[in-house]
Amino acid sequence: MISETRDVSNFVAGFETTFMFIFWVTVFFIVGISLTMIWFIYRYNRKRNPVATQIKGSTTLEIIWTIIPVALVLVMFHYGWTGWKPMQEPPEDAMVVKSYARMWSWMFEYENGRLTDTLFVPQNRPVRVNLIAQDVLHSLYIPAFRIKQDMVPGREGFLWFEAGQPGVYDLFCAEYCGLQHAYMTTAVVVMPEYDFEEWLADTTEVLVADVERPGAAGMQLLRLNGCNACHSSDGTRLVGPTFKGLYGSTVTVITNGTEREIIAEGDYIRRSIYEPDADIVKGYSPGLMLSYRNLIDEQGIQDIIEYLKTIQ
Ligand SMILES: [Cu+2]
Repeated sequence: MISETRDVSNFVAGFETTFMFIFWVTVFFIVGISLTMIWFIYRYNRKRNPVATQIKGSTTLEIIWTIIPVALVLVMFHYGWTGWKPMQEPPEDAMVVKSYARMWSWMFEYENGRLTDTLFVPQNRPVRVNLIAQDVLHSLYIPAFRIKQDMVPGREGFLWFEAGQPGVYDLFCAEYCGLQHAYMTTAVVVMPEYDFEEWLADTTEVLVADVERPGAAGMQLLRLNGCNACHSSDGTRLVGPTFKGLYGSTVTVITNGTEREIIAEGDYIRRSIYEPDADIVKGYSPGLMLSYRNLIDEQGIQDIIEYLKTIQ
């Protein structure tokens, strides 16, 4: 409901003026033109108007139907421009969060290095989200904030907003071409400033989990790198093979076009992470995963192996 979302972000009002103006102009013309057409069909059909009437040009009409559309599109341009321009001008003191989009999940990095798969932001403070596409085109879209921006690999873009109400709002990838952009759903969590500072400073979450559960560090790493978007931990078949029961099992893979069997242990797991196309599990497609060589170090590989051992 529009009334409830009106104060969600600073861009809502500008966006809605533009949208509603264009919407009602369109409604006016579609209704007006359709009615005129129906009237003409009735009035000028063969029975009522057997001989076609020749009409010569009318300068007055030409002027009217030139001036009115020009005025309308200029008003649209005005609303569009004044709504769009502030979106390109993030305040200097905005909090910066880096967003990473990859097939098929999100990761957000805060100024203190904290990483999350959900975007956490303080209320009433401008937030600049830098956009980094790690593999293919993506598009960051937060409907409630009325912002959406394409993300192009190799070109760091940004968007910014200031959220006015605490709450949890949908965050999607709005890119169309590609297998599973639709799976890239997460949320923006808007918190009161004080709660946010407290949340940001709390970096103990991972450490506590480390101590309490075997394989927790590996699980955390898989989550942060978005691996679970393509590899389930419960046996479900997704884009890539499941992690469940993988460790120590015999896997049939295609290596350089030749089928062979391999035991899924350290070397195979490391190679699958660093050179994903080297051994493709039979029945799956190559070219869908990038190397994680720069993102996961040897300790990370060991942590992941420890985790895989826990989900037999
Ligand atoms: Cu995407």
